[in-house]
Amino acid sequence: MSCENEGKSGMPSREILIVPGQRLRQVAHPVEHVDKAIRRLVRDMFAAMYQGEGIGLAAVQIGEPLRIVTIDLMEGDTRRPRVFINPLVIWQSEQAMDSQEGCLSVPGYYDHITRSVAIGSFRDLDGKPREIKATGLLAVCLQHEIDHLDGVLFVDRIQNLRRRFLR
Ligand code: QAP
Ligand code: CO
Repeated sequence: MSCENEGKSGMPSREILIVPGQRLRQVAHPVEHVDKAIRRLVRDMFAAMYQGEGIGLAAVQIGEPLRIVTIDLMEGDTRRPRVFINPLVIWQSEQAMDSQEGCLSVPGYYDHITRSVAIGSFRDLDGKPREIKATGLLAVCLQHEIDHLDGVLFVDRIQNLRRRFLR
């Protein structure tokens, strides 16, 4: 019998956790050193993300409570993989934008969420500190993924807004 989750390498890829699940609610730990194990985990994250046809993934979604995010916005046909280690939002615009979001851990559900333009700090795969001013889809995706690192799902943000509206 063959494995349903087999990737091109023949190695079974990691499964993406689906809601509900307490493991998606864990607060992830910072990465101390970017070593071989971290690089292997990042490779597994891209494999799971591309297999699910996602544009963003947090390590917690494949059951690793570490502060790592992978993003590839898939604009055009060329892949543009981005890795964010220990990402932090260090500035957010007052002005917000509304866009439709989904999540690999909440399959088949999409809703409108309000997010800001953001400046993030992070480490790259060489462990070097970097900063990025994220706008548009990248800003939305980065903030969505950083939420995962704190156990927050985009559906929580919908509820918060509705609750505020009803009050
Ligand atoms: C977060 O989400 C995001 O329901 C990444 O059946 C989403 O990659 C940021 C996906 C939208 C900004 C805008 C969802 C795949 C992928 C599903 C994803 C599904 C299959 C979600
Ligand atoms: Co998500």
